[in-house]
Amino acid sequence: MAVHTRSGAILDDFTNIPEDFRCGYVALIGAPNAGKSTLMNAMLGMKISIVTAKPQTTRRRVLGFHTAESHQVIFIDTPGLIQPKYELQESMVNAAHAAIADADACCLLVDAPRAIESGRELPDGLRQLLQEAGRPVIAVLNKVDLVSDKKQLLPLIERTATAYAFEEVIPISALVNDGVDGLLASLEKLLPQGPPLYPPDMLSDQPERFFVSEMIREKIFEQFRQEVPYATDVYIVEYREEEDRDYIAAEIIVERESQKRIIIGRGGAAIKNIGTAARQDIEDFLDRRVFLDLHVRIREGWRDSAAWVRRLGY
Ligand SMILES: Nc1nc2c(ncn2[C@@H]2O[C@H](COP(=O)(O)OP(=O)(O)OP(=O)(O)O)[C@@H](O)[C@H]2O)c(=O)[nH]1
Ligand SMILES: [Mg+2]
Repeated sequence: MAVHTRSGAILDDFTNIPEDFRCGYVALIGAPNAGKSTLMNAMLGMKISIVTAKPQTTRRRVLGFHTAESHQVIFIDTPGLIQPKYELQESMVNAAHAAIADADACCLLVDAPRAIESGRELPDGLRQLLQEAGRPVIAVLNKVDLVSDKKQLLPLIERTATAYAFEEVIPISALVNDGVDGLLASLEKLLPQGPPLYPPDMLSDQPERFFVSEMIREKIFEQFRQEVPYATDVYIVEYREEEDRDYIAAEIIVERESQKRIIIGRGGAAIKNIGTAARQDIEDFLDRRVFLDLHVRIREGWRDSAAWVRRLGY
């Protein structure tokens, strides 16, 4: 089952779409950790894409639909743009490139405080990528809530505006929802006229089991340091709707015995924490009770194996 808004339809009458209705795809792209997933969630008003303080959280494209009286924006959240070093990262970068090719417009997210500090606003090779794709792009300077000296913003806006032929340069804070509505209005103008492609109350095309596996992965990113999150994936083995709850069995896949020990923890304490935290989020998301059955399995070198990366759905 796909995910829908709890409040129901925004356009009650799906047959009576205004003639000037706009609908299209917007790719959210940028360096890891720039706030792409946070921004998508802010625009949708619901957490669809997982967010952590660690870079490379998002691993595949996640669609999120924002439907209003006058438009439907189909957001494509993407993995951060990186230089790939292993098979999984290869497929992450491909997902970002494919999103740009599929989109009617792009939002390039820039971590504003980091760009002020480093003096660099565009990730390597991005200008060429955008030029080749030829889509209109809005540069979004995110995390302005962290810029204490607002006088530093104007030079960054000016530098960004000359770095590429952006439609606009818009400072926002996705986290505190500042400037997000203005950005939506600017994006709407870049979309083609046409009827909505998805039902107005639908939030994403992914099935519930996708969000469940992502929420478990988010907890692993939050609870472990350094290499363990990156060597881990989550696979839903069984999903059964029972009368009073959903039974969900998931495998946490790691690369080595030592990682398995870390995930399980002393006396099973660590995996119990993952399960408790993930179950709470999953129950909130599904609005149902859930029994979550977690197991750890070693798949040696899965990140480097094209076969395994594909088998895990990347
Ligand atoms: N202060 C502040 N933090 C933000 C803002 N937007 C995002 N963050 C934080 O930045 C971190 C990364 O956010 P994500 O949304 O996961 O970033 P992302 O671009 O999707 O990252 P990847 O999926 O790893 O490419 C999280 O800790 C967010 O809470 C913002 O506007 N202000
Ligand atoms: Mg992300």
